[in-house]
Amino acid sequence: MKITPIEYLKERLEPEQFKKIAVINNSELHEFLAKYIKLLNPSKIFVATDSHEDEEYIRKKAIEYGEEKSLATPGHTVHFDNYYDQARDKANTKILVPKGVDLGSFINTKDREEGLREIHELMEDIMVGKELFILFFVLGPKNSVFTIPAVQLTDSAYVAHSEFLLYRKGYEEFKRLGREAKFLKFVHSAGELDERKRSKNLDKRRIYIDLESETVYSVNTQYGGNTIGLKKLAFRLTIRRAVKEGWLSEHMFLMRVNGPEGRKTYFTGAFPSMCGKTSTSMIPWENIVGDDLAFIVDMKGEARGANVEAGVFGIIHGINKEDDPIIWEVLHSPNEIIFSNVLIKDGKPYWTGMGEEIPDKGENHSGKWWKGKKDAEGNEIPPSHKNARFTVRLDAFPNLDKEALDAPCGVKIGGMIYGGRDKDTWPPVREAFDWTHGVITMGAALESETTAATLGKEGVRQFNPMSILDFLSVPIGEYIQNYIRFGERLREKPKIFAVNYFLRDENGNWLNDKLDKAVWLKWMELRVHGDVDAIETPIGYIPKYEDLKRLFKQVLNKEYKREDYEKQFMIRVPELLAKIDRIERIYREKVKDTPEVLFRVLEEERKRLLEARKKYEDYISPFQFERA
Ligand code: SPV
Ligand code: MN
Repeated sequence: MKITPIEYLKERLEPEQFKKIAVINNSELHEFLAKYIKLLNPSKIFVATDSHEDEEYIRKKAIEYGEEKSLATPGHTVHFDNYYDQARDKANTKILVPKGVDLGSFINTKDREEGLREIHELMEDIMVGKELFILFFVLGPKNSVFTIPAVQLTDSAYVAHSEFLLYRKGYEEFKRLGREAKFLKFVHSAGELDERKRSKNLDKRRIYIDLESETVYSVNTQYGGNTIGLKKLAFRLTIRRAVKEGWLSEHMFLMRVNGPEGRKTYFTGAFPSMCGKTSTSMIPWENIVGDDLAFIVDMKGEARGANVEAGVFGIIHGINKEDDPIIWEVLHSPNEIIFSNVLIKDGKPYWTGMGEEIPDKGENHSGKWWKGKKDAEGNEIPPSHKNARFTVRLDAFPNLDKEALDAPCGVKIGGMIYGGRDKDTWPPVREAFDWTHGVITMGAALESETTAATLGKEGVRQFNPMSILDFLSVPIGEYIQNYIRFGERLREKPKIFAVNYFLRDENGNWLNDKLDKAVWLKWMELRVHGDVDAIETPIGYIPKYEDLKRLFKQVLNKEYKREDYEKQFMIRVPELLAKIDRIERIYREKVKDTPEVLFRVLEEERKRLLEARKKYEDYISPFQFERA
């Protein structure tokens, strides 16, 4: 006689653990758990509720199983990923699609049936001898319009621990919602581990995303971006939900910019990796709500946003006391922090670019490390990996806007910012003429130059619309169409801005200082409320010199020179036209479902630039437009 899922769970789980599952009234959950416990075949099973004891159990297991080690400062631990498991594995991350479904050339897909067969084979009996952790979390604030429940199965106490730092607990939400819970599912196994407790079988590393059942499978990897279900794995699923339901699930920070007389204005910002996303959201004058993922919904005609997460999985490379005083302080206090892939010496973490002397031996992602050590490819191994990270709750940050983080209705979004790494085309800051102009010429046209942090040649521009390309699970055209319609329906549309922190002169010198972004933020805040005028150019509105001069003095106590303004905000017609050509070609040749409006808006911008060139010259001073 076939037994029911709940009967099977009763057989497999210790009574104490079974009780925790039995009180959740959701047969889909029971079925899912029974199916995967049978397949993974763990030797031990732990179900985590929202209690402190259960969380403490996970923390202890991470140490006991050797995935984390305690450091000198209380609460600090270190985790190492395999030397070749230091970043998201783009090649082996695939969206599973049924026959006949075409998501376009930018999305890595695999036949659904084949993919499911392969991943289930890889996962069969993979947890024999291991402990399975069953965890419940929610995306977005609890019991709100944003809330999406999720269940995570993993045999990695490090992954489980990370999720407790990064997400809101969801066990009570599952109990409350019962059969109403429309939840996401994540199944992860680190696979066989080596003597340093790192995933060993990287040749069998796979991350497969099944849209139909809203399940993500991840195997033979530990790096957070490949394993932490609620982060980039869930992101693929929520993008699809958002497009289907008419809201936005974005790769964006959420921050508060403080305006005059205590005014609070909230901004979201999308930037590709290493383009200033974290440093913007953590800038000392303002307040952070989130640094990576945002949900934005239409609430009575207002765009309202919430942080999907409650913690930070941040890049540690280059963080120093001077430029990042807040993060520095957090990393040097007894907070609960997991450092990953940094250098450890005498229980202390070190990383490249920290602005302090780094020991010339210790332990890092390559094992025992000494200065000059080379890897199997003959490359010198730096003290810490460029993608080394820290994982910490947002609660640890003194500049957190806690009220905004917890608000069940989110916060009203005043502005949305797009930014990439661009040496010669976009001015430091500008405002779109309207929603559609911004979505198309700023968001959908976003490009970023490759850095030393990625493989291949430096300085090559890469197309990365809304900085979401790595995570898209719907065709680009459909995604953009949803964006445009979302804004059209709003009664009060956020203003759209584009920034560029990486402009250089003809000799390759930076045109801006690192902290100038503080001024751009204050200017955007004033623009959201119509407090300052702006200059109309062919590519949108740019700041007036007088306003920036005043803001530079106020915010940074800096004299802002007219010549600097003129150089920075010069309209560079040849580069701008070349960019339109590039972007148009990509959408014409590679994106089959591009909405017509995209071509029309690009064409209008091209016309405005050509007219301006005829009237003035190739490189036009902002003062020319001001006089016009
Ligand atoms: C990013 O690369 O955009 C990150 C880190 O936020 S990861 O979790 O790897 O996606
Ligand atoms: Mn990210």
